[in-house]
Amino acid sequence: MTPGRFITVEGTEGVGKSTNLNFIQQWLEGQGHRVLVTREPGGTPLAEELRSLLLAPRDETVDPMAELLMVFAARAQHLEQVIKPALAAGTWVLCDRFTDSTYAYQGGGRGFDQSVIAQLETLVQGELRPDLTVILDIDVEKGLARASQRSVPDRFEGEAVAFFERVRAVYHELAARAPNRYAVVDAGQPLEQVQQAIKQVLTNL
Ligand code: Z5A
Repeated sequence: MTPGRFITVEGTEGVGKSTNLNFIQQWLEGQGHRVLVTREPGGTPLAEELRSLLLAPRDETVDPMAELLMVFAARAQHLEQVIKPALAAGTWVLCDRFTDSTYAYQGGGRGFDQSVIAQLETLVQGELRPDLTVILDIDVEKGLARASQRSVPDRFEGEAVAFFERVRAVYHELAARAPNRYAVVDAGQPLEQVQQAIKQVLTNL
């Protein structure tokens, strides 16, 4: 059995991940692939509980190390229960955020050294990395304006613009370091053009 491919979608707030995940799923299914759509943090009942704990605004200050370990705890569960079995069964896995979010938010945003995150990445994932990561890129303020039209802000959405500028800078850095694995798509364009660009990336894959 040929293993499935692992595709992740990343970006800062309001960049249009949910909107474009649907598009990617439909496109892949149209090519005859079986596709599992999932998300991080989350993807299993336990990991979804950890997600709720991570995102809920609270009076208590969340220690950055506690946040980092919770993200990886959720990821360990998600990988073993969902992602690895699906890939082994030949299903393509399309994941809304993955470890690049940890590099961006806990690394860039919270200030963790990338080497600390890399150690946890190896511990939890072994050698498993996405085959393709689509980074939807948008001017931070424009993305925040889009996001603010939707729901009540979660714990991350309450951060300052400078936090998201650091998050965005890490995404650019990751993409520059491994251009074969990452595709940066300008998400500030009209949706039709964003999806045209994504389609080109998928065709190349
Ligand atoms: N997090 C972390 O810290 N560390 C980790 O390791 C992981 C995650 C895995 C939850 O993520 C939080 O978890 C996240 C980082 C942290 N920070 N926050 N917040 P999330 O993915 O659930 O949350 P989010 O980033 O806010 O995503 P979202 O709510 O799903 O938004 P989105 O998917 O990017 O956007 P959207 O809902 O598709 O689109 C937003 C609006 O823009 C909507 O009205 C669309 O119709 C509109 N839109 C989309 N595209 C366009 C274009 N091209 N033009 C015009 N309007 C558009």
